Amino acid sequence: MIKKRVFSGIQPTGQIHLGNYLGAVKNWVDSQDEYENIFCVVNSHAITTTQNPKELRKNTYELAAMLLACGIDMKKSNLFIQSEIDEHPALSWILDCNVSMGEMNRMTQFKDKSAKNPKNVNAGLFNYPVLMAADILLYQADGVPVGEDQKQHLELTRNIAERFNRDFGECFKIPEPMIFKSGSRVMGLDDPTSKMSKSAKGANHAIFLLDTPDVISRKIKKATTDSQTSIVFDKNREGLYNLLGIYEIFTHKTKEVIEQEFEGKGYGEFKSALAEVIIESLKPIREEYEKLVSEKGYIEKILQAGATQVRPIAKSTYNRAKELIGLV
Ligand code: ATP
Ligand code: LTN
Repeated sequence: MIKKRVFSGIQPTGQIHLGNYLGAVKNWVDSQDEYENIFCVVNSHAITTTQNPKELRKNTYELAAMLLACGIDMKKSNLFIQSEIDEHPALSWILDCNVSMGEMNRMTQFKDKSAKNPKNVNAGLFNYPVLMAADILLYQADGVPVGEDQKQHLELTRNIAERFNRDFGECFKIPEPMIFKSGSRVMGLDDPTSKMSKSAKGANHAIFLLDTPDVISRKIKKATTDSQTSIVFDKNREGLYNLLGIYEIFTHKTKEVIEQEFEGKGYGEFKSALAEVIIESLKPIREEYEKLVSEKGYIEKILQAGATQVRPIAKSTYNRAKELIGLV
């Protein structure tokens, strides 16, 4: 039986946090057997916000090590660096010329990111979703596992692909978004009304996968909740709801079982149990990361092999797009 192909990407914009892990990376790892997998460190996307070149190089490499530590298995998946394959920006240009300003103006992530960083609103940030569409369409992906914040970008990708196929001839597979129910929107610990994000500033905003047990306990203790006492899944109590959601994923317990477990208990007990389960779940990842990160040669080899393997797919799609549009 032919497996469906999934493609997904993650930006090397800093350390990865629980939102990236639960919304994306953990799902990539857990479904590796089911699909043909292509995963990409999207460093060209990262330069849409200000980056220090040395840091960017380091973050790119360290993120690759982290993905392997999380369980991306090279026997089952492919991992490569976006900038290694020239067809990404090349296809992106063709797609740029086939998307309207009206469609692009509707992208909410651009609005959010430009409002957060008004000093560097560059054309790349505006075109970011088109480069993302090129990433996905180059590989003829059937599915794209991402967090909920990427839903709008995937709709745009589908629209671009459908229109191109209709106007110029069959070229791209139409990808399905794969947004998992749990973990698809982990909120900031300091502000449960905004999504946990690598680039947010607050010291207690996110739990990073490399945080030490002490730091994790401290951040959970300080997490914003409310003045009520019962530990129940109530969407209106955003802070608690977010923490319970994290507990639910890591423990694999049902909501009912969790509510029973904490009946008559308060925030103190719940937060200790939550910190404990996060610490235990992240421990093997941290240990594996420490081993891998010093093996630079090994990781570089994996990434190079990854790019070599997927390059022919990208070239084939790009050449077809180029021909259909009249550039050859
Ligand atoms: P940045 O803050 O630099 O924009 P980010 O934290 O939003 O970064 P990305 O690298 O853009 O992370 O995203 C990688 C993956 O993680 C994507 O699939 C995205 O949907 C997912 N993701 C990011 N934040 C969250 C979150 N808070 N909850 C669930 N999934 C998330
Ligand atoms: N835009 C995504 C990262 C990303 C991506 C992709 C995800 C770039 N290219 C292709 C899936 C498929 C983000 O900001 N999280």
